[in-house]
Amino acid sequence: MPYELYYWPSIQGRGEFIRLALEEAGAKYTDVARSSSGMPKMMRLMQDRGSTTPPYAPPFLKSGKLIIAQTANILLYLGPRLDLAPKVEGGRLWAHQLQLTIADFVKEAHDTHHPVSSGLYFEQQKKEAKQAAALFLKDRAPKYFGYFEHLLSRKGARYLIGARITYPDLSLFQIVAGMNYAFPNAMKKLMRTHPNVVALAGRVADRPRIKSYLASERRISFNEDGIFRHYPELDPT
Ligand SMILES: N[C@@H](CCC(=O)N[C@@H](CS)C(=O)NCC(=O)O)C(=O)O
Repeated sequence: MPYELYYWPSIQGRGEFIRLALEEAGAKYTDVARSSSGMPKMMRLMQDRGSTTPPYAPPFLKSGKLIIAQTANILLYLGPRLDLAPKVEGGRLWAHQLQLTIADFVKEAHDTHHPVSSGLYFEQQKKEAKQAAALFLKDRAPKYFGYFEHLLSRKGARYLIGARITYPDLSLFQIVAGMNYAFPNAMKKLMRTHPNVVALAGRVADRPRIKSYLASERRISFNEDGIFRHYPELDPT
């Protein structure tokens, strides 16, 4: 049975971390909300008061009878099934730990354009967004990238967890791609000091299935509705 991914149909957002894992593995899946009757189906599942495990928000995955939400939790489930996670428990927890750190980064990146509230428009919090973005780019993003750079500079670290690709590598690629889109000026400087992160992102982008996915229509373009948004005023030269 193909996996059913439920996510907003017009953005990469958090759904993209799941799409990348499914694509890298060549798994059979449907991106349900992107089909004609998909959105009502997604909303029905979220509002189903009879469900024992109702998701609070997309992305969520339907696998047989299971409905699993929370990006890192979905990847914890998919990782071993897609052969994108270590075999031993310690390794699986390490992959999950990395993914949760990436989730923290994603939240902070999102909050650069919505520092006051997700319930307000960017235009209503532009002043605060400028301050939040400047601090994120000065302190927080370098701290996260420095952490990943350290992991990738260890002996034998072709990928985050040694010689083989695992799902956090795909997610690290995605945050590099997102940051390049949102903050091209800041990233020019940031990437100069994080060569191993740049190399990892390139290695992921060159993987045959990822390469063909990125060139396909299945890959939604970055836009100003997603997590990584390009607002020039937040990325001064
Ligand atoms: N921690 C959750 C966050 C899920 C989330 O915030 N989803 C967004 C789209 S990326 C959403 O639809 N949120 C609706 C809301 O928070 O009301 C995850 O990592 O999956």
